[in-house]
Amino acid sequence: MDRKPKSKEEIFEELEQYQEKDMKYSDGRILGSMCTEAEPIAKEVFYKFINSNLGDPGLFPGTKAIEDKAIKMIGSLVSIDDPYGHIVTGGTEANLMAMRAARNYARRYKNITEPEMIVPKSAHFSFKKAADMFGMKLVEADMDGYLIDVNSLENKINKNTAVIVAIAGTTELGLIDNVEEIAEIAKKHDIYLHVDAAFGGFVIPFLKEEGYDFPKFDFSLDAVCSMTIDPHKMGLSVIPSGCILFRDKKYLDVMAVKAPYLTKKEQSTIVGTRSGASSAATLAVMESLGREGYRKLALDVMDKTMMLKEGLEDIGYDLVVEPQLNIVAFYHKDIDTDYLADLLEQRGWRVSTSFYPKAIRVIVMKHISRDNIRDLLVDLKAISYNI
Ligand code: 0PR
Repeated sequence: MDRKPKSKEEIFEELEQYQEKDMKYSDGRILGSMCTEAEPIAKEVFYKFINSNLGDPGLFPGTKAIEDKAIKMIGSLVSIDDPYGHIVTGGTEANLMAMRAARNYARRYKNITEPEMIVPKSAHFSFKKAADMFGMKLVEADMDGYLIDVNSLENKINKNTAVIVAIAGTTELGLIDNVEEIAEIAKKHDIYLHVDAAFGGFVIPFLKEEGYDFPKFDFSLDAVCSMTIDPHKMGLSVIPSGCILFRDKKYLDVMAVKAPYLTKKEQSTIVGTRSGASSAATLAVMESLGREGYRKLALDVMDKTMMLKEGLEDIGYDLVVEPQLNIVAFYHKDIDTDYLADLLEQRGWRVSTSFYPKAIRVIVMKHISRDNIRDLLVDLKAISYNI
């Protein structure tokens, strides 16, 4: 650190120089991100609540009430009237909280001392972190195509199984597991069921309203104990905003530790000091868009998804699967996928590749316009001609 303070102008100049190196969502070139430009109201509100700390909610009872209201509102999207939970930093923290709750519950009420979690192979890597952090064995259920194989899942259950995870909107392909069948199994064996809807939670309910034929995936299934739903993905809130919902308070209670010198004497969250600004921004964006706004967003991104899908098929690329949500994974039978990714990068696109199977993966977020898709298809066509 320098001894002398710098002026505001100097500081901004320096920081802006760094920022210029960053990609911008508005460039329309970021194809592999589940995050996007936050709504203007979310940014404004975030700054207004920048000092509030929900780690000590007694000092910020107003912001705490905002968090509670946001939790209830998100609950209303996934069929639960009075959920318990928190606005957290993102999907990882939400999944960590769910796995910690399930482990502690199994330990306290079922005497499970060597807890196991069963996840599909398509699960996000945050579950690997959870297994490592909480001393749980990660058991991967096989896939049936690109969804969890429900029979394999049931075969993996044993007396140590503390939790089963289903995914509503997989990270790589945006597919929705058969949560209904998985819920039956969880109920039959009396096992905690967590649904990771980090991506799908802010899309599936609105597409369902429009008549999309998706299976039940939420708290309408009584075996579902918790859900992850991220406002900073399709919720259009600021980073960091995740959300963990629990069906029952007992799942928060089994994680509570004493916090004697705080205004509230117990704490269940993983982090201590935590931003109230994320809660305020998330509530603001939900109130500003309303169901109507999210419905329009969901339909718009699905429309662009279909435009991309059809365009790809027209120019000789193959899709891994028919998209269920706004993620398109594709490849070309004559071009190595990593090489294709390099060629796209050379043309200014920022792509990501899926691992299972290897493919280019486009998450059709709000910041990708129809013109961007047209330009991408032109580049892909040129690439395939030059091979
Ligand atoms: N659950 C699912 C189903 C996810 O897809 C993700 C993240 C998480 C949990 C974890 O969420 P956080 O990253 O909020 O902790 N999925 C994206 C991924 O890993 C996140 C992402 C976002 C990646 C923006 C890149 C990017 O530019 O692919």
